[in-house]
Amino acid sequence: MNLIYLKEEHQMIREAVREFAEKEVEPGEVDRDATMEFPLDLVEKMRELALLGIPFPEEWGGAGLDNLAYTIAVEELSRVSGSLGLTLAAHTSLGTSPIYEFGTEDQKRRFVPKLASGEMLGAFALTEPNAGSDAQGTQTTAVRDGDDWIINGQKVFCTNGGYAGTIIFTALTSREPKQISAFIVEKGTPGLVYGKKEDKLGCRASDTHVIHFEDCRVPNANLVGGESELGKGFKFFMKTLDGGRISIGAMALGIAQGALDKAIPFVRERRQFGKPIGSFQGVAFRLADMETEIQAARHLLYHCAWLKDTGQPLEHQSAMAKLFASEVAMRAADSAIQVLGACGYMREYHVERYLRDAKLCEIGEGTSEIQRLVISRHLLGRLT
Ligand code: COS
Repeated sequence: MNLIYLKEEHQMIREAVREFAEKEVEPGEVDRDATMEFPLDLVEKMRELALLGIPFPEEWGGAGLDNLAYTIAVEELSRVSGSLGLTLAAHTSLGTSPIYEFGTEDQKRRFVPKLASGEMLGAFALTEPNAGSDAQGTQTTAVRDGDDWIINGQKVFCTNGGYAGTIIFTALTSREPKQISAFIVEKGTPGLVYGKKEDKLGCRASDTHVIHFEDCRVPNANLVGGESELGKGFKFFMKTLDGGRISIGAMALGIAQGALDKAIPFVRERRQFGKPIGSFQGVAFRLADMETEIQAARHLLYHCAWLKDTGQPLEHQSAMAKLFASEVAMRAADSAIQVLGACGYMREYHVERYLRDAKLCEIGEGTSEIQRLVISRHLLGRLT
């Protein structure tokens, strides 16, 4: 597709990631989906391809490209593997971006080059057993003790949590008045305890962990933004999610495109009633609808990436893009299964996995209901 804002570098990254995804990721994906093996070897190859820090400047260890290039990379990876797309999205938008955007110079210097170069993975921990959609319901506490903070609590559904070198997380630094701050905890810190690795419906080759803080001592130097930003953690996390939602939308877009790309050759080749099934309008029109919706989702998402690259507000725009793309992915994966018939129901044809992977996009980084809440509040304000 030739869009006016796509430059040569965007085309190059699409081609490079597509080649990597098709040659190196796809062959093992059905097995990894079954075994839930986290592909450290593929993460290492992504590091070699400079995919783990696409939108960060080269002086900070990144590839020095823009958010549009990063969106395209997540899209292309997810076209083959929702799991790897999610791993990249969580590492980049959630694990690295908030340190780059809100960290002190010292925090940026200590962590961003290692994250953006892929020397280590990053993770982001907001959700707790009682703080999901109501993200301000955080119960994890941080109590000051000299030069440290003592952290107690639990975070759940933490993507990359078991492998990350750093986890940025929120904690209450005051109950009354309520004050939520953000901290960075490093792997190996005493009191950072890994709970169970989750067994999931989809994105099964991505890592999702429960994280416990048991009198975990985090230095004051890891209070995100420094003392002046105490209590800003919720806003940092909300702003981070505004950007992160573009990458979950990109993941959905890639899954939808992957579903269509599996359906096209199948309906050309599969013959019933003496003809390719693609000659029947009941089948062909499904593909027409998929293509139309995919293009619409792509425009919304690339527009959001451009908004981010140009420093414009994107809260309700990224909510719309994520909402729309994730619902498109569900419909596209469902349609791909339907046109493949019984084959579509079989693991080896991939599309049943696309449906399971797509479902994550309607939930992760804010459910579709939360996206509708953000969009409707933008339209109406808060009606009382
Ligand atoms: N950017 C900057 N600031 C934001 C913001 C954003 N996107 N969203 C909210 N804020 C600010 C508000 O402006 C408000 O600031 P003031 O206190 O100065 O007025 C403050 O944060 C609280 O906002 P609000 O009252 O809207 O918070 P709510 O508790 O109503 O929650 C929702 C808002 C529901 C949108 C938020 O909790 C949310 O996004 N929930 C889903 C969380 C999620 O996506 N979880 C998945 C995690 S993926 S690992």
